[in-house]
Amino acid sequence: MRKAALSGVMLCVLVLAGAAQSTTPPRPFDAAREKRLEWFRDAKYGMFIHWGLYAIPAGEWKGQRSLGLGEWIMNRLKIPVRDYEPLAKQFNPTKFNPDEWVQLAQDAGMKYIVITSKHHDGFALFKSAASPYNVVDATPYKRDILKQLADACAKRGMRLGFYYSQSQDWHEKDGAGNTWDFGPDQDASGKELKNYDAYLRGKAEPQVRELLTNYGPVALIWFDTPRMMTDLRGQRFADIVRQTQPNTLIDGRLGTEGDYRSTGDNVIPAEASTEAWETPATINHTWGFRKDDIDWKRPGEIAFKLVDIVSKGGNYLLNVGPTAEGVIPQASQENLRTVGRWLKINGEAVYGAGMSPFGDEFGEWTAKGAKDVRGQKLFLANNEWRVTTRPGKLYITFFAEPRAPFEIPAMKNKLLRAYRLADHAPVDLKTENGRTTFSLERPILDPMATVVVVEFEGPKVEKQPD
Ligand code: JFZ
Repeated sequence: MRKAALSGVMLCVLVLAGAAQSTTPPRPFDAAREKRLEWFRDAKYGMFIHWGLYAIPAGEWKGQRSLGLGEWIMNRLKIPVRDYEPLAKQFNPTKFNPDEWVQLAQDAGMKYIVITSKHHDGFALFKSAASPYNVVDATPYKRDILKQLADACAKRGMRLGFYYSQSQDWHEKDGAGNTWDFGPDQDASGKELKNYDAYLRGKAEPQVRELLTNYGPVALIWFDTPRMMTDLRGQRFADIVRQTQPNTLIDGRLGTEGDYRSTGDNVIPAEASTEAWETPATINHTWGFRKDDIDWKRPGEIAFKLVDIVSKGGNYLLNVGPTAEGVIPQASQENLRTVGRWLKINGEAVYGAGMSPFGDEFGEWTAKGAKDVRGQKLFLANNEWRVTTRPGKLYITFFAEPRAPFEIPAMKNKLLRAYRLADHAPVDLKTENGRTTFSLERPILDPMATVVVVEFEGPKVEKQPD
């Protein structure tokens, strides 16, 4: 008891900035949107790929190390366009093999891929008539990266989406974000100081149209950092998507209403939500490749975050940052494949699974209303087990040896039987005074995570009134 309690306490001190209670009222039901979201709500787990010129300096510029995100090096070190643009002349990813990338995603158990078609630095990984600053026209490589990846995905039935930085473009004088070459975007009153619409109409909108016209079916467009994105400007992008590919999803960072909510980076909400949502996450501490960042998330962490997110109704979009040669770091591959092997056996508890009908297992808000550094209420998380569902079934995933006996949360439904998902070994249920418990054989079957399935009468859990 003490050890578990201790570990519980230790786990509970996590400060979850931005994970506060979601106060946003659920949006009105939209049948067309729900239709578009069906595959997304089933998929749960995707591969994010941040790749571009920033993989060449990989966190260091002319011997000077830049802190923070690798893909932000041009901004962090205020590198002028005249010095950064020539990186394109060095971009020649001879080891890029799209089939291997898609194979890795499949081995990892990921059901969709989202790649950076153009990030904040303005460089496009696809042939574009709207700007010569692209992989075909500006590099010795001269081949369209997105075309090759789209073909590999189509061949293997992998859904492909494109990240597109619609607002920030540090290469363009009228784009947002390059204050070191082109001055501030706005003055103190918010008045815009650049011809932002000229950039939007001259580059961003045409390029989004190209992405939705030249690469086959596009699963989603992942817009980002919506600076100066008025509803009108956001709607222009939404119209391009809806007119060219009506089934294409729009994420939550367009600046106007998307099809689902995007949390902050690496932010996992403390509680469940029926609205579709997605957590974009790094596998170390950067999106773009940095040669000095080898603090990789371990398979157990990844498995927990995935099941935690699914038990709260969300999707997990986990990133890899390939090197300039086009190689996904070995450690990323190994950790993703380890989780993929677990999903091969336990995927029933994840893909298409419903969120927890309970919630107490997530943890609790600090009673005394303690606040975190941002003045947000503190949530004391409990990471020992999570619940996901399918009609007539609870999937209880244990990330630590469960306290024996483990008590199943109260529910009206009659409990029929229980077994371990991995090998269907029966698990005995004991019911006394209306409480049902079970004990798991020790040591636990899979220390990374072990799933127990509890079958109950009826499709949905009927909760006991509190
Ligand atoms: C943005 C990018 O700046 C970054 O390079 C990466 O592409 C990431 C996926 O998205 O970074 C953000 C955007 C929004 C938040 C945090 C980081 N946010 O809302 O907390």
